[in-house]
Amino acid sequence: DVRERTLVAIKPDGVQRRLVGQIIQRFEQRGFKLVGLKMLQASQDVLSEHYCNLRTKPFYNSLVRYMTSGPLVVMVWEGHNVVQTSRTMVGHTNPAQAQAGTVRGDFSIHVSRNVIHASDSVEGAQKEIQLWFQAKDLLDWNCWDQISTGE
Ligand code: DAT
Ligand code: MG
Repeated sequence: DVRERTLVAIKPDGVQRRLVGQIIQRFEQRGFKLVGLKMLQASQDVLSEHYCNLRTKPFYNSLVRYMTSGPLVVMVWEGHNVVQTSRTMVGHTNPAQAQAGTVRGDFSIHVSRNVIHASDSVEGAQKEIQLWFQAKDLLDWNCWDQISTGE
């Protein structure tokens, strides 16, 4: 499905470390289409929903503290198999196990500062996109190479 979408978020450490441009470049270069983008300071409410399956984990409170410590850049990317391919591009949750060439493998060393989030399933992506974006803020645009100029 070429309309498949996923949610990618650059975490506060990624913003602080000026990695926003390089991360966006990787997704553009791979061939995915950016359909939503915003910078925001996340609320505890949205994060507790976003990480609802981790509420019982010992690291949950420090995870929320980290994720609310500064601005995030939250994006929706679209394209064939984007959910799975994004996970591959992001790399293993623990940067120590993330391959070189992945975002985490290239830019991070510790699981609690792993730079980036990407949805882990198509259903999860749909939930996360609804949580972080209003439908009107997702743009369904066409590439210029598919449009005739009429000239
Ligand atoms: P992912 O972000 O790869 O989808 P996840 O959904 O299991 O991984 O966990 C969400 C985030 O929680 C993860 O990016 C970093 C943090 N986290 C996960 N496991 C952790 C651990 N053992 N110690 C500290 N933070 C952890
Ligand atoms: Mg996850």
